[in-house]
Amino acid sequence: SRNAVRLPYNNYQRLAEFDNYLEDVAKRYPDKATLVTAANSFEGRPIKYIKISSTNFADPRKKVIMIDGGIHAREWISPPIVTWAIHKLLEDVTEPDLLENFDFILLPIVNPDGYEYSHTNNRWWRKTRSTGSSNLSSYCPGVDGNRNYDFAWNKVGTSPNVCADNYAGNRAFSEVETRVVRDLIQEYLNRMVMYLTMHSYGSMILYPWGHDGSLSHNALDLHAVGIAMAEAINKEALPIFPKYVVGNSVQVIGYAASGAAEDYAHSVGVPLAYTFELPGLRGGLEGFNLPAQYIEQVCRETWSGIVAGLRRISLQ
Ligand code: ING
Ligand code: ZN
Repeated sequence: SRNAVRLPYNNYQRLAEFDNYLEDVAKRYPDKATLVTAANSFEGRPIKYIKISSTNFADPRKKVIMIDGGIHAREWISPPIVTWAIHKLLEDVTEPDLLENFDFILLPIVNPDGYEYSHTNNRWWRKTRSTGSSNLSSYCPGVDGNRNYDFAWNKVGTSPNVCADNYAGNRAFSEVETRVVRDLIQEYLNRMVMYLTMHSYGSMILYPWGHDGSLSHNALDLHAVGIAMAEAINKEALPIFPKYVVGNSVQVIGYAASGAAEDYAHSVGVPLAYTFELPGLRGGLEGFNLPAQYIEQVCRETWSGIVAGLRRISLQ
């Protein structure tokens, strides 16, 4: 429609732009899309997600796909990947059959407080911004969301130091932000076949178990679908980016971490649970600063990867 809000993909956007887009696109596609504010973040910002279904989530034969982003504040390429999926499912539909087989839960920014803080105060902020019960320190706020899930919580790859970037919180699910993701996984668990969480950086597709490097009972499936996604991405990627590597989280990224979303989703029964490490161009902290000119390219290639994964699931 003429007055549609467009989310730019040639520059990184603030939370308000994302929220504005989600509100608008949901209004423009009321038959397929529902915008939900799941909760307010620690600092009171709404945590919004969009449900997309051609059958109002009422067809029990349809499999549910969940994609989230922005749990780590500084990984700015993550949220636009999720809104691009919304764009491709509603506005620029080149795979109309996807909604015949799947319902989607799309949550672009799990951690809006951290995301805003990484724009206003500290570009390299990773955690939430909570203080009080989850983190008694007010000079070092925040919990690492991807260490806060309730699976092997606080066992490995975490820190008891409240100031550390991998502080797990004082208990599993201390953070309202991770409870939102938990509750969505639980709500759709009987039909959720795939859970993707978008991080950066490294050009990797990681699968469980991330807490100890062992392989899941369905590692062969995880690997096959992971390879299908990576091959599709690698075919479209610019040659200046590293090729995607697929494998067990510990074996590919080189460290174990407990309390991660991928492990939690898999532990409660989501068969295909992955962490995407989206591309960076340079090393060190600069890897989180993917030059804005590549946002759209990475959105396009990542969407191709997701579609390839879904096509493979449809065959099963
Ligand atoms: N990477 C993930 C992290 O939380 C990860 C990688 C996921 C490791 C799951 C182990 C298990 O450290 C980023 N970029 O945050
Ligand atoms: Zn991350």
